[in-house]
Amino acid sequence: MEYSMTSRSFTGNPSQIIVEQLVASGIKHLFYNPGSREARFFDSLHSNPNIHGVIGLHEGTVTAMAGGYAQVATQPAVMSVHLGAGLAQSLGQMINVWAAMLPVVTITFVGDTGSYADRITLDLGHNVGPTSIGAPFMKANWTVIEPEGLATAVERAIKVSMTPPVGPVHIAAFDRVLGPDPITTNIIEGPPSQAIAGYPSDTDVESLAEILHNAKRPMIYVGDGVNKSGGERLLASVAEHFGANVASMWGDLRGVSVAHPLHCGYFRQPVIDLQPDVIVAVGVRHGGSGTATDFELFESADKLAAVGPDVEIFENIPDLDMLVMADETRTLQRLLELANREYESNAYDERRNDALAAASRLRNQRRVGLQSVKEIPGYVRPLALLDAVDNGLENLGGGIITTEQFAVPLEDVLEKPDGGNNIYIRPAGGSEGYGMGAVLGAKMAAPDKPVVGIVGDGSVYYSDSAFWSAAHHEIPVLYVVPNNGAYGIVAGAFDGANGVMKDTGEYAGVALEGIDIVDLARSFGVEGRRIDDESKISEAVNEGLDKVEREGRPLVLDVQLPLGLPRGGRPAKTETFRDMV
Ligand SMILES: Cc1ncc(C[n+]2csc(CCOP(=O)(O)OP(=O)(O)O)c2C)c(N)n1
Ligand SMILES: [Mg+2]
Repeated sequence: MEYSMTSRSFTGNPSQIIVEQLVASGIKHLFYNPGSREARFFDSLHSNPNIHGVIGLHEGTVTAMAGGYAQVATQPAVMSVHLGAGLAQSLGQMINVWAAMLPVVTITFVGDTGSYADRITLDLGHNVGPTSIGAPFMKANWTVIEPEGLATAVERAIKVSMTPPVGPVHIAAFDRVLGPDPITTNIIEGPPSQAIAGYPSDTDVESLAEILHNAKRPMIYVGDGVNKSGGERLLASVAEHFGANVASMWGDLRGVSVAHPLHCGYFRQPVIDLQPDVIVAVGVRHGGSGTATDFELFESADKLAAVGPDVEIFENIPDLDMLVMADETRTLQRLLELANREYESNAYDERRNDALAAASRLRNQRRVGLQSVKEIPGYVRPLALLDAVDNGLENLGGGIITTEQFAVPLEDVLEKPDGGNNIYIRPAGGSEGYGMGAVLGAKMAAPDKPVVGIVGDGSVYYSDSAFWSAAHHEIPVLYVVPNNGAYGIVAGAFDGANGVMKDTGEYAGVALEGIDIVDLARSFGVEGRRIDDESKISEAVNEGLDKVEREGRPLVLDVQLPLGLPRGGRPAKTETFRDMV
């Protein structure tokens, strides 16, 4: 391992210093939306051939691109948005970045609202500091005043974002540092050495094995710490060895692939159904809904263990029997070694068969509950679409599916031995506006893999200008829109309110009529096709994937799903301007 810090002297203006340090730290892309006051910064970015700007036309898209990149790359994503106003616009998506605790570095510039006029266009009010509004979504943030400190501040931000607990950070630099005059400073060479949390103690590993050994119905609760530390295969092997079921935290579908035969989907339903007596949480930040029921899913378990590198892993599971503060992957390595040495896997054959049967039953229940039994002429049912995308990518050797929608849940994919080769990625925070940009960042991070973004019609409209970023940079992704003409999930909740809308069957504010996605995409420069014949969906997806890869450009499939309103529901009569005034 390299411990020596190498640095070299560099003379340039402060904008060039920031760009030079990003490049020296191994950053290849800057996701951004520009503005006038940092003109010199963008001039430096553009003129440096070793880093590439990826432009988003709204800060939500910029953030989603950075988030999607960080979800796929093992590197941090760096983004820049314009002043307090741009920062404010980015935060709706930063909530997804923060929920996933992604290594995203945000750089903004700020005016001096103290020395002279205290109101400056696009800056935050002077009663709060320049990092204040981002703070709820950041692991750490810093304000930089001295241009001589820019290089070390940038290097530190990158390092801190990657150090457990991995998560987003923010640098706000006063814009007066961005002058034309060169200064001489040290650039720190090379990506920051990465800190990895340590190995667990032998006794911890023994206790974990013992807990899994003695369990009747063990459940492994998997979080994004598994993927972040690189332990996907290892955790699947541990589950297979001990015959344990797997369920995931909301933000994770790949710590163990959701297509793995032991995977039961999102944590809630399987726990209620299977009542595990042992839960081992690995790399999970458990979350709730702010009610007294937040922790009740742990009540069936006699033994509760959690594994991960930091406090976030332990804080939301009350009454833990074991806290293993260690790197997830290192723990899984040791656990698997011990299991192979001392715990015969065929001792768990019966338990494994039960677990496989349970996972398969739950998967089937989810799939059956999702759609009508019969085909519906003129529409494509959700599973036909999901299976077409999943198979299409699998046939290419495996690809990446990012998503933002509810009509076609990724956890309902068919099971595959070993979980298959596809990677499933969701917006961890559920804040709408992520899917359109995230898929672009994902492709930037995995240029050699086919990448599909399944984005609901409602989700498309939050950030449709991402079509332009895709076209402009010729990013070869396949957008697949499960178009149910509705905010389907919200309509379902309106139904559940058991009020006037349910009584009348007229749903207001959730039907999205009169928008043509193919036209919309075309206007931004992305070619599209509408598909309303279920028997053609596989062919259309395969053709789309082929064309995207061969021609190196984005495409969109506008797939007509049955209307996303509750059964028998119709859009309420629109209230027009005239009705309302
Ligand atoms: C920032 C934000 N605003 C509003 C919501 C509420 N919301 C959840 S899903 C959704 C619409 C999803 O529509 P679509 O993408 O078409 O999904 P589907 O029809 O498959 O449910 C909305 C408005 C949200 N999650 N985030
Ligand atoms: Mg929809």
